[in-house]
Amino acid sequence: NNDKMQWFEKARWGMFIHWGLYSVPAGVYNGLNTEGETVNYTDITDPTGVGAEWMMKRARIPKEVYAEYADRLSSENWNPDAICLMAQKMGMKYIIVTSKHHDGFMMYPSSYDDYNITKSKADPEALLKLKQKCDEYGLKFGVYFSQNYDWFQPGGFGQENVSGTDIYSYEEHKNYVDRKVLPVIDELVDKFDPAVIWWDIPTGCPYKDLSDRINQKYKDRAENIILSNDRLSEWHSGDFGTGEGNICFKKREYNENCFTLNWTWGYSKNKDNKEYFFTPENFFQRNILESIARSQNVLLNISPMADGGLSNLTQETIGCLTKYIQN
Ligand code: FUL
Repeated sequence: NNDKMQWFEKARWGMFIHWGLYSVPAGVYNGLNTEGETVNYTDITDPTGVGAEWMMKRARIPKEVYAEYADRLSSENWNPDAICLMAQKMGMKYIIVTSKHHDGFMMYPSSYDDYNITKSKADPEALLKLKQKCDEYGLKFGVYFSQNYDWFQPGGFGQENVSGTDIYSYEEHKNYVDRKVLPVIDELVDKFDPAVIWWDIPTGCPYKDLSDRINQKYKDRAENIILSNDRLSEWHSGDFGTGEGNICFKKREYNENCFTLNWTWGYSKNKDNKEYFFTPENFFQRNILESIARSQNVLLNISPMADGGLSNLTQETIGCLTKYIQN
């Protein structure tokens, strides 16, 4: 179905939003910068690209402790109208928002996992309200969904013990896929009618038959939805490829590159600092021009804080970038 790709091929650019439970610790755990055990974040050109959204894993935060962050997640400053206006002023055509990242926390009231936004102080319909605003503004709306990695639920992929061995059996993973991943795909489609499902971590599931099931479910429901990026699995390539532009993966054949403004996808207190941010000129020349020259879309990430608002520095940077683009 090539019709569904038409808008995407002409879109040129969109906004990526990483907002979740990880926005609460924001790269700080126990008062220390423990975003990465092995990564030294004083090197701002760190090519691993691991951001504050990996906090739970990198700092090995116990599930019970991590779950308590929900008390501090709110939507006090979550403003879908302001976000859409910002995107529109920059000439963006779509917005992709995290419905569930690797930490497993669902950012909408899911019927298949009660580890979800209703446990927090945030408006349970925060994402739906963004979707509704996108419709008003004529922006396409898509959901990011980490179908493989789930560091919270039993059977979720990506949970290893200290020696790096998967702690779950095939059966447990299969259960996870059947009870959470497959029904959640239906739920995402029914609830958000997304234009794109943006999968993540193609290598997260080592079992081809389980990936086949996810792909099949996707196909059954997919008619008008862009079959995501190339991140469903190593066996299923999807409708388009996405590179992570800040780091190294910028293949010519990709149709989209995603970029951070400051070397993290989730909000990081450590990196909410000029030293980490691209200047608008630098961002434009380094990232946007190259992608445009290759006819690749640019997906620019913003990282709302625990209350859903954007930091001053983020707003300032986006403001300058907007002026830069408009001129
Ligand atoms: C990666 C993820 O592991 C990062 O946390 C982020 O979401 C990025 C866009 O994709 O693969």
